[in-house]
Amino acid sequence: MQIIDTSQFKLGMIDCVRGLLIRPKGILAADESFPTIAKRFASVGLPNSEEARRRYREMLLATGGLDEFISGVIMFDETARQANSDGTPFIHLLEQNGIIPGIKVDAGLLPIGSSDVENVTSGFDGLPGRLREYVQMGLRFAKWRSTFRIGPGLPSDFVVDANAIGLAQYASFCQNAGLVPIVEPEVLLDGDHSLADSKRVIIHVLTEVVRRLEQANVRLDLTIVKTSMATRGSTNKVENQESVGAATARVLSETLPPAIGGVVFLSGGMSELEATRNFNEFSQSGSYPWPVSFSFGRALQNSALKRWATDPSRFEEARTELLHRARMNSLARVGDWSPEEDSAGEGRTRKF
Ligand code: 5MM
Repeated sequence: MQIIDTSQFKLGMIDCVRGLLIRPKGILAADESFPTIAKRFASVGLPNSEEARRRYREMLLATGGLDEFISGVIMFDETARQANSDGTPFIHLLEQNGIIPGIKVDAGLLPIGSSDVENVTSGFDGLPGRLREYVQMGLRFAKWRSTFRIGPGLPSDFVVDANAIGLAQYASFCQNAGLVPIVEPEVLLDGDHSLADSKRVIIHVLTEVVRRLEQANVRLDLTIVKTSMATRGSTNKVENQESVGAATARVLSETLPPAIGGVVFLSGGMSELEATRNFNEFSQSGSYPWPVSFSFGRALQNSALKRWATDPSRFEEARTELLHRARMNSLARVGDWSPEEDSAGEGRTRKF
């Protein structure tokens, strides 16, 4: 029987959590699945092919100086198997640049029930074997995303329960394999709900997720929670009564135990500026028992993607956009972001 030295795993995971949450950096979510990257490319008129996706990820991942603001990158399976133009696998490139490589391991959302508006996350088939392969490939952390819609009677108890159990089960598999789990229960922005609804649902969902993590004996200190910020729905035009940062600070402080290894935010469809401003407000709203950072996808990539689409043979202008957003969010992490500095940077770089 093969004896696995789990103490080595734990040491590796402790370092990984520390490395991912190191101040003032954040995590780049570049793990768009095939349908999502197709949508992103179509939105800027780019043709979608394996080589186009590889070049786009090369533009992002080989950005010089990215490690000043970015501690880790979440990749999609295809990207983790691809290489830079000079043949260096992306996983090695990131490591060489002091950035921790990670991977999305869920297989996407499956509609559940007759209403077609709620989902459970799939991806358990062969998961322990895939995780072992990812560890051998050099990946250090993983991510699994579930979504929760707010509306009349939503999210349903069933979906909260099923997804919380799924997240806990995934996290347990990850830690057994030596990968740090990022647990992402995303409370969606879609809908006309109020800020109060958003707070209530985030509290409910996070409470259930933590309860299930504890039941599954998942080590909370070796777990990172990726959460939405508390805000009104995207079609609700009534101003929030409280700032997003302050509301989110209250929700997380009331809900997440101090033992959690770290907390990171998703941007969930907010604009780049909104996400950074709200995160900055959050950082200014208090001190927290866990390190808190950003793990944005769209709010780090949108400008870079638009810029790259104007001329995919040129990487540098797009990289300037990515670095700018990464730097702005790194300032927001310590509450030092200002709109003036943000737009000064934009003015310098944005000519498209
Ligand atoms: C980058 O988007 C990620 C993958 O989504 P799909 O599985 O739908 O393709 C997504 O998980 C992302 O990591 C988070 O939702 C955060 O991204 P945003 O854009 O919300 O900050």
